[in-house]
Amino acid sequence: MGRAQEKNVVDIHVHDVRDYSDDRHRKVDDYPYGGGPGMVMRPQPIAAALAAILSAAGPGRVLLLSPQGTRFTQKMAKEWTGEDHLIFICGHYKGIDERIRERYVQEEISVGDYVLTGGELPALVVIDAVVRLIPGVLGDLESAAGDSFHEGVLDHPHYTRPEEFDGMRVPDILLSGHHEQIRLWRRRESLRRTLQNRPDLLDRAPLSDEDRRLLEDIRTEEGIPTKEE
Ligand code: 4FV
Repeated sequence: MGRAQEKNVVDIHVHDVRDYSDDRHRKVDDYPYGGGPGMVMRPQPIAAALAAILSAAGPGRVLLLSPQGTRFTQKMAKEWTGEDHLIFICGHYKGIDERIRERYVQEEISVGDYVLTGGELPALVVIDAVVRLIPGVLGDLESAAGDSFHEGVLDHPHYTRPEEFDGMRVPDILLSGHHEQIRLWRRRESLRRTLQNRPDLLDRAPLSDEDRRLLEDIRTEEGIPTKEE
């Protein structure tokens, strides 16, 4: 992310909502109407910050990070590499006043089914996932190709030197130099891991006939029944 900014591939600006509060104590939160525990972020400071950003940097896609949002995916990350201007609203406390969501938010995104103290870390997660896919950000040694979810399945196991570590050897196939057999081994291990950890992905992954044959073998090996069975 540092290199991407140095190379002006991306500019990242942080805005403190307190700087836009019209309250003499720079308050950004207040008690919830209807009572109950916790505080809510006031609409005024967020609206003022958005207005300042939009007038300074022009229009952009306004995203709200919250557990109520649509789950963020690699597909979204890829799509947003084409965006010129992303604006992330990072909530705190119980959340932000609903009228900000209604008036300004184009997309509400969740990074996972758990509750954090603020939307900042989720915003950083999304920024990292998007920026690393911008051409030129990852060096050629690090490629996004082959990423998990790149083709809708999980990534295969990776090994590097030494050949033997703590009594554990690198699979011989990877030392064979036989590229076709290595490709096949990696595809099988991707499918095996996906079947074990994320079978839901297989329902929507673009699987080839070869993939289906591999999955049959794996199910037999692992004793994992097919849906039909
Ligand atoms: C969150 C998530 C998240 C909820 C209360 C901030 C916190 C606090 N954001 N994915 N999971 N946000 O937990 O995006 O306002």
